[in-house]
Amino acid sequence: MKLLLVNPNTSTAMTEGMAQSARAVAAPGTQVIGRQPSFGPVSIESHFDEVFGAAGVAEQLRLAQGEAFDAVLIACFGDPGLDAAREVLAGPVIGIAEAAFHAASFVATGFSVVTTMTRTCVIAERLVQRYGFERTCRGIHGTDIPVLALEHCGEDVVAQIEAAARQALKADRSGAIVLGCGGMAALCRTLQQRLGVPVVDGVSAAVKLAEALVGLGLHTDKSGDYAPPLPKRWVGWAAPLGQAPSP
Ligand code: 5HY
Repeated sequence: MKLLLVNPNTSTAMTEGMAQSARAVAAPGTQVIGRQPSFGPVSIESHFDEVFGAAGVAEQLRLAQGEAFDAVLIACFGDPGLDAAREVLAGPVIGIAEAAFHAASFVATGFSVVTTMTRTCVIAERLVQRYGFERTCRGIHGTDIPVLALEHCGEDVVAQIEAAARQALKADRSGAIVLGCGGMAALCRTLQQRLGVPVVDGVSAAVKLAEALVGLGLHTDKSGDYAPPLPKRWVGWAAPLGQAPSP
């Protein structure tokens, strides 16, 4: 099967890093292709950044429409553009936060999220409510590590995330950690070994969930709100995104 991993920020290094993490867990027959928007912020650390991240996801899914991807991963912890993406493509579209919450809920009665900038915690809080994990997500904790500091990060950053995770596990009485940034994917196994509890990276969880859904023959429902966008006139720089690319 063919998976498209869309990084909503425009850091090509982060796209490739996440794609490598995805390939490391993908089944032998799964091809992972990583892409990012042609416009927008190099990292998503605010509501304003996220609006453009979502638009970038919409751009990449429009461009991918003729390429027969079996499923799409949105590789940013705010799951930006998730609903729009589900309108545009037929295959399952999975956000890494949604995937991580589900995976963590299977292995612990309560989990804690450790993320980057504290100001983005509210985005994760809203996703917990949207996805219905109020009872199992016991806390969301920022480290104020900038997203791009996770690219080629050293032991100092890993140790900082580990310390924040230890504090979260104790304060929340949690039994698992969810890594609250796609850029943390490569740190998952190290942190799990150090912490001694399940550590969930949303990129890896989304890959395996996508494989499961495609294996079950499940596609996104098109009978209601996930039907394709209504055709209409678009103007300005986004005009080419108003309709599917010509075959
Ligand atoms: C992410 N931002 O996964 C989020 C992390 C966050 O550019 N990639 C980003 O803190 O929301």
